[in-house]
Amino acid sequence: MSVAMTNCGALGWVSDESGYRYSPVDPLSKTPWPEMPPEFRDLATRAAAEAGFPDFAPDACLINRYAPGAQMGLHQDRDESDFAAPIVSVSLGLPAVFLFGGMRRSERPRRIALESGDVVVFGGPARLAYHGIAKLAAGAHPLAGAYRLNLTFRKAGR
Ligand code: MD6
Ligand code: FE
Repeated sequence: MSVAMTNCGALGWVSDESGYRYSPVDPLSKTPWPEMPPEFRDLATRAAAEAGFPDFAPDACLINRYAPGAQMGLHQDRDESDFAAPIVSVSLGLPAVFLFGGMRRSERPRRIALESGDVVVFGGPARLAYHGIAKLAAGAHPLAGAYRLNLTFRKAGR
């Protein structure tokens, strides 16, 4: 897998030998994640409000970095405690194709182009829809070089 992951905020999404979960510490450094920058939080809460979620209070920001050839298979995001809260996704760098499926993995996903600066608010009836990222094409972005960065803001805890 060529998606590199880190987090900022009170909680971070981690996968290690004990499985997938949200954790207040980085399992590699055993220290808390960096604080969520206020500019990040404001962007996420404003985007959520514009999409009809006025009370979004993210406590986790997962940061994924894709290199060309990397992809993310169809999955649901269901490790958060409250599915009434949306997930706000910010795309930077190389473009990607977002695969937006249905409530069953077998449903054929729609393909949605995501470019640098695009923000997706994923909530309401779509909150548990299967989704993924198609294999990233090679390219060069003026700021991000040969990478795509994706920030997903979540309300993971209570
Ligand atoms: C990505 N995004 O854009 C992967 N999950 O790289 C996700 O898996 C995702 O964009 C939940 C909500 C929005 C997302
Ligand atoms: Fe996801």
